[in-house]
Amino acid sequence: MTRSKSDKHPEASARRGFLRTSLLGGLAALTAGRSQAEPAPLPVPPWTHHPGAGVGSAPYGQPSSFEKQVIRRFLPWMRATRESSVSFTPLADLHGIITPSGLHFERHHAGVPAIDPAQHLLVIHGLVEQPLKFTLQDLLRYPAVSRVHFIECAGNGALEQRGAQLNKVQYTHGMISSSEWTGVPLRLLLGESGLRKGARWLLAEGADAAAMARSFPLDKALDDALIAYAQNGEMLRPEQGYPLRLVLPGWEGVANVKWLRRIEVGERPWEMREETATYTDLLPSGKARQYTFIQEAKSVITSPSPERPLPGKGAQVIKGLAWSGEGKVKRVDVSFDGGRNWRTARLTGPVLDKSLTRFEIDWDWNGREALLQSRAIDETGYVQPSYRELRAVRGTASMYHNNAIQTWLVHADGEVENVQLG
Ligand SMILES: Nc1nc2c(c(=O)[nH]1)N[C@H]1C(S)=C(S)[C@@H](COP(=O)(O)O)O[C@H]1N2
Ligand SMILES: [Mo]
Repeated sequence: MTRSKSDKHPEASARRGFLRTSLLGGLAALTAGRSQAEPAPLPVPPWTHHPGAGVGSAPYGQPSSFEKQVIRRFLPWMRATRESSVSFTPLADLHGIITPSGLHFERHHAGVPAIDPAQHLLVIHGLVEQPLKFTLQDLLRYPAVSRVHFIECAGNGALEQRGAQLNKVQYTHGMISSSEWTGVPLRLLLGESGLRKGARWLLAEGADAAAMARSFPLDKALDDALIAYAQNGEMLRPEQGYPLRLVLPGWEGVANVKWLRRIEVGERPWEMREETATYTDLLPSGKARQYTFIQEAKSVITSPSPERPLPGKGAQVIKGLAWSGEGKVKRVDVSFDGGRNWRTARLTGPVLDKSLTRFEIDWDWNGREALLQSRAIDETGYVQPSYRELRAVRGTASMYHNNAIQTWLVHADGEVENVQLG
């Protein structure tokens, strides 16, 4: 079993402090999550004595000031500059299947451009009958569709391929978020431009300083690709690609080009930097897999997790997230003994195509060490692999597309640790 090297990690001591306080607080409430009520009348708390803040005191609302710890976090040692880095979604703090826009993970290759939508254009050209250009205002005149989809970086969990490394679910799995995206189906715009003979692949390019560009096949463009301008009911956040982003549902994050300004139609892929030098999977044979677009079925238990220790023995509700880039999640199994026995979890909330899906399962914890795992099965019948199964196919040099089963070691004191079973 390999363990996360938490002691080398700057977060580790903060984590221990957090554990101590939450254990003390949790033990009083005991295991059932409730405690005996005081007899009436209730004391009158300070906030009941005077009126609160008036309308207009928060023209754009913020979460409660008691939720200040629920933030995106990044690892300063992870990349050379912040402009070319990643921030992680606090999965253990979230509920339901929508990630609040301000907590959507970020991955930028050259920072977040401040784009004036009045000056931004999207151009469709190449092997088309009629090249077209669109402003944001033009696109707003088209019929809109809204769909809930996750975006997951292909590098989510990349470090864990070398054994358990990071001791927070925010860092092991937090390069995934899910939003309701609104925009125009790319199919509609290609219908207007028309396609010339030989059209097979498209190139999407961003207006950021990286001019990040990725190739994708025409089939996906005609299937469910979306030119999105809105996210969770408002215009896209700058970090998510304001004013326009390509959404390729279920496909690796990098293919979802932000700050989209150009779509070229061609015969074959362009072999850009982010599809050759990076985002390819080096196999044991020495060959690299390329254009491995789909984020295959995956799941993780978010509570308990290293940042959500168990409050005490007895009745628990284990909670987590599952997803598949191939379609809907069909089933999630949970093991309490490192994968020897499995029980089927409840899927709670909506089960949508290529979207985060919630699961829960009840557990009566006897207070002894346990190895918690979850595994997702999608509607194609695909089963999330163990690390052993994944490495048998991919070897140990491949970084991307780590969808292996996560193991949490629950200690007798309720503390939870990231481990991998050999
Ligand atoms: N133009 C552009 N698009 C981009 C990127 C970028 O740096 N520039 N990063 C990509 C990567 S690697 C990922 S994982 C996703 C991240 O999307 P998010 O920042 O909205 O979470 O955007 C992709 N699209
Ligand atoms: Mo990514």
